[in-house]
Amino acid sequence: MAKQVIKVPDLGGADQVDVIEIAVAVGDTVAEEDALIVVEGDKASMDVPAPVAGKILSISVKEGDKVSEGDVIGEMETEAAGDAAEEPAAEEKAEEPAPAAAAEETPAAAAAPAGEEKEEELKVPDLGGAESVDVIEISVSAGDTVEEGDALIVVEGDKASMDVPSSASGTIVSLSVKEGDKVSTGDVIGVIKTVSGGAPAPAPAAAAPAPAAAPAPAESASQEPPAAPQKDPHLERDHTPSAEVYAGPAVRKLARELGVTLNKVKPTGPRNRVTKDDLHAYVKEQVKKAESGAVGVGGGIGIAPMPEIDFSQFGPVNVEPMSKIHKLTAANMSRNWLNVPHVTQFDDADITELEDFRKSMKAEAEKRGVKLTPVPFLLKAAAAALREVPSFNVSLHNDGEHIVRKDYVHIGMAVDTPKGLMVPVIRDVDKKGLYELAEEATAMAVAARDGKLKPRDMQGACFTISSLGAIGGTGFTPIVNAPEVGILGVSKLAVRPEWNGKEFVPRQMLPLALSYDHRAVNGGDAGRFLTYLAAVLGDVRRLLL
Ligand code: CAO
Repeated sequence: MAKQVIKVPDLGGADQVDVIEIAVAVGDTVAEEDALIVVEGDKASMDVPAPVAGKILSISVKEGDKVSEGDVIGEMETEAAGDAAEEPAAEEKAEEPAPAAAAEETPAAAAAPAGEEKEEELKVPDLGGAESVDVIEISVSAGDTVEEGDALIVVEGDKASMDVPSSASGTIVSLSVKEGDKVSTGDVIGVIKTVSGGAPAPAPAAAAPAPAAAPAPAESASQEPPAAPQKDPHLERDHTPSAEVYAGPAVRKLARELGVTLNKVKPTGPRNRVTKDDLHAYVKEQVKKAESGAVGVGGGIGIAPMPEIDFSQFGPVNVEPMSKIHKLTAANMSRNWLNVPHVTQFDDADITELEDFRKSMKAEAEKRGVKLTPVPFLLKAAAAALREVPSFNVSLHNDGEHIVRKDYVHIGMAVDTPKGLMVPVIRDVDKKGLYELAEEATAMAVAARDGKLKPRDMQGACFTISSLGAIGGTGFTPIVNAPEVGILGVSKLAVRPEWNGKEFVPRQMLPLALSYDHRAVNGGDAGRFLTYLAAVLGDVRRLLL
């Protein structure tokens, strides 16, 4: 049994990094390379792995501490007896001569005479056992001046991506790798020209991830104890904005491919890491939600799917298929209700005179074979209002950047049919007379109820009128029939006492409800539209103006 002091290994040039996680507890038995703590610097987070297998005797850092290379993390008890695991005292180590191999590995720029230029090879450091990792980024170009520790390239293996830092300060002479290449420990990345001089000599390999268990070169070894054996620090670069999410590069890559924002995924991996399975589970869940229509919008809680209920448990039921029209209407209603920010505005039109006129014309209309109900008047008044307030005669372009202004006035008329709701469209309402509109409205309603409408008969409306007056009700809020931006709901005419300035008089009041798409129409225009419409219905002579 031996005691070993555990120290922060080479941090690839980073200093004073935050301890963001303590991954073990005193008494824990760990295998070699198990993460002991997780540290996070400006550019990356990394696990600090156990240099050997053993038992944690003490931990001398806590979350929130700042640590640098060489700082003591704690102590371990290891199986191995003697020198291999026993950490020699710094002083003892400092007196050891640097092994020749290390000196060869890292040409001693400091040993060169002052001002002497020297070219040295930049090599891939110890990758902690990983081989043939991908070069995913080249961070420098030939001619660039770099400081020791600056990233030269970024490599990505199965488990981690890491910056490969420059082992010296100087000028890049050449690069011998490119993006997409595969590299292994010891492969040459390029050549750097260093200059030794009066300034402190660039510390050759101290900032680079040194070969496993390689002691530091003589100069630095004389100042500091060697770091604990350095395995791959599993540096994780931030490739996504989700900087606080812990995930390996392979997972981050998959997340990028799937278009998943990592911080939305529930992590189940060790120390709250997002795993590939977590990503798959997240995507599956989203697809399921989308298929059930329960997709959250704008960070809200979303729409929970309807529960499946067996109604027969409450009493006798009969399950029937929905008609095609019913299914289509249901889909359109949900689409419009969910996509269109609705506002509904109310008013009453005093149609006492209109009714007097209509009734006076009824006999004549019948002679012509036409039924003169309030609907043709509503159509004509709505057409006039669309001309008066043209911001209602628009559609929003799909690109979200344009508005389509229409110079025609086609109006849809909701018709209640045994098979479901249908909305035939009466064209050029503004150009037609009341009889013509009455005739067309009746013909369209009959065709709708007989199932004789053609697709074109139901296309191209600028606005819709839904009249429930013959059925009843004092008011309702109709749903905009997008891409139209407005719909008028008409309820049952009622005789009500109205104040004329001197006395209450019985007036025939028609309740109107105007729903509109607030993305396209503002409240002021909606107010003007409905007021104008009510005024026209209140005095149809205005239609002549
Ligand atoms: N208040 C009081 N009476 C009204 C009225 C109103 N607002 N509107 C119409 N009436 C009267 C008519 O004057 C007619 O009476 P008379 O026969 O005495 O003249 C009677 O109601 C029946 O009219 P109608 O239904 O034959 O014709 P219409 O022109 O009023 O309506 C149509 C045509 C197609 C709009 C209507 O038949 C219809 O289907 N309405 C339902 C629309 C609908 O379902 N909307 C909901 C859509 S969202 O789910």
